[in-house]
Amino acid sequence: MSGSSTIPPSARIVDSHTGGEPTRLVVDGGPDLGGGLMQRRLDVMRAKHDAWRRALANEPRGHDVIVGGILTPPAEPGSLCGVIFFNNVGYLGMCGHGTIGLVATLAHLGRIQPGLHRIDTPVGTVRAELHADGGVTVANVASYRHRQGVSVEVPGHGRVTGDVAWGGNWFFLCADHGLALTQAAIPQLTDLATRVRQALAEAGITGAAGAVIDHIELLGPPAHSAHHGRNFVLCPGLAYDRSPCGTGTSAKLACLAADDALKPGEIWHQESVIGSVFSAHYERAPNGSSTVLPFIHGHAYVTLDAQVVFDPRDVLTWGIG
Ligand code: PYC
Repeated sequence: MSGSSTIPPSARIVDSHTGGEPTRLVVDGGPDLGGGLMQRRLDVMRAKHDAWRRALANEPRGHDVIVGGILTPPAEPGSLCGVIFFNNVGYLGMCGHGTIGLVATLAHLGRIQPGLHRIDTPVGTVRAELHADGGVTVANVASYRHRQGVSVEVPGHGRVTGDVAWGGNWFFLCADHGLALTQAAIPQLTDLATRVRQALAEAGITGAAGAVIDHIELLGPPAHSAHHGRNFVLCPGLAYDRSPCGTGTSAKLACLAADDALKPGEIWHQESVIGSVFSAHYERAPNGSSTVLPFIHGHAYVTLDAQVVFDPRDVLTWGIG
């Protein structure tokens, strides 16, 4: 074991999925990340308790698709809780599908009732409304397009052009990739998106302040005529998002707003590559800036409520990697 000083007796996790994308939330017995700002708690998690991430998101207990979350006490007055989201390779600023999963999980546990709840993340406080039918609307962090029409040469494929946008994570959103967004094409989509990400890094194309663009969003037409767009989102650990990606949909809304292609309050139905759907809209930020306040609506369903066992005889109890 490394990165965690003692083997805890146990921890309780609840798994859910949002549009097919799993969330694994530690609801009791997780690491103590201390107080202060969520960014500071993330630093503590990374420096001292990264073993928890590996134990829950990596094999043999987890797998590459899982997004995990550690619940913390609130960091801001009036908030319900804080959360640190992570995956098989590191940490996420925010996670839209994960926040919907978190709210459904707390409802499953009887810890919250329908209504509005504030949740602190390392990139800001989000609001999540639990509706009476179990649906959840997340009012995400302010989102914006950072760069428009950025071209990059992808070895073995050719030039692609897209926008760099922030939706709680950094995205490169690209429509001229030439592939169909179908489940049958997932291996090719994964391969291309991985190469786009590498090409961006090699070309020094980043988000604001040199931030790594770690999510690639390939865009295409919807399969269903009632919807507005479809995406394939490559996550940092090279798994693809089964959901339409809450932060990726926020980044898309920011680009639509910047292009004046969607008005504030107009609904955008975003399909994922497996066909699951978020409905989304945005409001303009009150300060007159070009940032938008995205709202993402979806449903999550609990799939597992379990006790984690850390067996001190097991050399892989803290995961592979
Ligand atoms: O829903 O924001 C999201 C998300 C990020 C990575 C996987 N899902």
